[in-house]
Amino acid sequence: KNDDDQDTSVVVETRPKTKRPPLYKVLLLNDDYTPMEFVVAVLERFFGMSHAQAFDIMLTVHQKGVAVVGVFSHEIAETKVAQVMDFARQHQHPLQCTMEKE
Ligand code: NFA
Repeated sequence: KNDDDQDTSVVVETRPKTKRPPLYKVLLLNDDYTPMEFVVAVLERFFGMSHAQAFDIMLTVHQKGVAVVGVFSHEIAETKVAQVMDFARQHQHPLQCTMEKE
């Protein structure tokens, strides 16, 4: 017997899903008290910037209120924020560093 009319076929489109981890922006915030040279030192020490690069970003934060200083995985971003906050507290500066999902 031929029961071909009982067959069903469903084509399901699939794509190999290569899930990238979400990225997080690390932000530095301006304040009225943290010395400019300290901010430059932070950007050199924790974000691997040259002195010129660090000075530019520091000025951007000073003038605009906030700037992205790097984009990292969640774990690395958390570490950077903690390092900057610890260093600022150790030197009794009110410098603030935060992270947000990109
Ligand atoms: N606004 C600070 C000052 O005039 C400098 C500063 C820049 C602080 C960037 C925080 C971030 N001393």
